[in-house]
This record gives sequence, structure tokens and C-alpha cells, in this order.
Amino acid sequence: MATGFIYDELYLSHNTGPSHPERPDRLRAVTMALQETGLMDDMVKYAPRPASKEDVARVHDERYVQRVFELCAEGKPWIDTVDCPICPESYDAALLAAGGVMTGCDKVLSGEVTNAFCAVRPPGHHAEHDKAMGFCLFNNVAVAAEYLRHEHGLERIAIIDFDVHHANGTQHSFEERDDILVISLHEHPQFLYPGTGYEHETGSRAGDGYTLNVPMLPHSDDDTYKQAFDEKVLPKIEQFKPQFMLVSTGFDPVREDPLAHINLTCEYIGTMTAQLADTAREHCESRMVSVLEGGYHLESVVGCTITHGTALLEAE
Ligand code: SP5
Ligand code: ZN
Repeated sequence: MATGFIYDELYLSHNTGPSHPERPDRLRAVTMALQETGLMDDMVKYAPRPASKEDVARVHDERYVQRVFELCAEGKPWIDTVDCPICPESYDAALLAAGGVMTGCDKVLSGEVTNAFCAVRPPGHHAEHDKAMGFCLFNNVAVAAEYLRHEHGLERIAIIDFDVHHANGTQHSFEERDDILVISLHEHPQFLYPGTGYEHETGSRAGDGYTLNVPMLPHSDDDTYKQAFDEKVLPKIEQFKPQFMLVSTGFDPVREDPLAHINLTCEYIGTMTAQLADTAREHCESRMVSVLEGGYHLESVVGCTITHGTALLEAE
């Protein structure tokens, strides 16, 4: 079957200023990479629909949603932290980012495509219940997981996050629940923002054992990641038997990335993607939606888009 690609030019209008690493050129790099290699021709393009306030409020405090709306409309320069710059268009872009992942899920569940790649911004995995963090406004993947639970009636969803930063917002959304498994592989919290995601954070109450953090030491490389993937990540997914896989895809664990200290190659990003796609084939008829989170070295974003997109297209 096929791979869906979800993207909209509105994502470029979230203007973070001239010197911010999370900038529109990141998505231009993604689309250029897919176009120039011809991978785009093999993908099915979909326009994202915006998430509604109600969709977002399954994850976020509605007063926070309102606050994002108002601060953007008022032309405020940032929300909650200077790390999270906003502009008047940011609210609509953020709703379209969360909705884009929902669109990807719809297309995969309808069987139109096997899997999908959502090239969205702003990213989402740091966004908390009632505050913006780490360049993120709404937690795109978390909103989509709740959508799959409530609107599609799925009972077991696995979220795998290989962005180099801990998926704090995603973890906190679901850490007391056993229906949504959250796995985050990231640079060790002692060395990198946001400073959470220790191995001992494993979930609580009904969610005990349904959060897996895999902290990686600085200078970890393809080999150390492969070992962690084979020994920890894949067995955990296999034990859970998900009906759907959401992947928070960060291109920032690569060696060239300016924000972290992990030394993956772009080739290995493709290998991880292929392993996840294999697991999805085994457990959930290949149903998998990948969502862009970070990745700040533009040439590496190009390289990783090619390996990631190729692996998605090669999935059965
Ligand atoms: C999506 C993603 O990859 N986000 C990465 C966010 C990295 N942020 C680093 C910020 C470091 C400085 N933080 C100061 C916080 C003051 N409130
Ligand atoms: Zn990141």
C-alpha cells in the first residue's frame, strides 16, 4: 500500500524570529528532500484539518487553550517562556498541527494508506496540560492518541518518541493510564533539557509499567541505540500489543544537531523507522503515524527525511 504525507503552508507562518532553531526552514528542508528525491511522488498528499478546541481540550486545560488564542491574537512575543515564541498565526498553526496528526490517523484507519508522515510545526511533545514548553504549544501526538481512543474507540495505543529530548508532556498526559503506552528514548536528563525522563519514571497507579524511559548517555551512537532498541524498546511494544502506533519523530539525535550530544547517523534514523514499521506490521496491520518533533541541523533534516520517508514507503 502507500504512505500518506500531511503538510500545509500554514505551518510556515508560525514565526519564531530570526535566531530561533525551531524555524520554518525546517519544514522547507523536509518538503525539498521529498521532492528532489522523488519520494514525494510515491506518497499520497493530504491537507490537514484543524483540531477543534474540544479535541485539544482532551489533553490541555481549556483555559490554557484560550490563553494561547488570546496571547497570539494580542501579538505577544512569547508564551510561558521565551523558548516559546508566538505570532498572530501561531494559534491556527498549532491547531492545524494537532489536527494534521488526526488527519493522518483517519487516513491510516480508513485503509487509504498504510502509514503516514505528518510534517507539522510547532512541535508538540514538551507541551504540558496547562503550559507551553520547549518550542511546543499543543501536544500533537497526545491530542491524536485521545482522538483515537474517543472517536475511533481504540483500546491500546503505543507512542514511541525518539526525539533527543524527553517527551515530558506526552508522559505526563498518560502516566496514570494503561491504555496508552509511552516510550521515550532521549539524551540523559542530567545532560539535556528538560531534565526529566529518568529510568525510574515508569508510570503510576493503573499506569504503572506503561511508561518507559530510556535515557542515553552523551555521545551514544548507532550501536548503543540499536542495543537499547532491541533490548528495551521493541520488547516493550511487543508485550503491549498496540492497535496503533504513533511515533514522535525527532531528527535531533543526529551527530550534527546543535542542541544535543547524541551521535546518530541519518541512516540509523531510517533503521529505527524500519524496525518500528516491522513491529507495526506484526501487531497492528502496519498502522503507524509519524509526527515531526525536533531536528535543527537543516542538512541533517534533509538526510533524515530521506531515510525516514524511504523506510515508511518500504513498509508493507
Ligand atoms: C521539540 C524540541 O526538540 N524541543 C527542544 C527544546 C529545547 N529547549 C532548550 C531550552 C534551553 C533553555 N531553557 C531555558 C528555560 C527557561 N524557562
Ligand atoms: Zn527535541
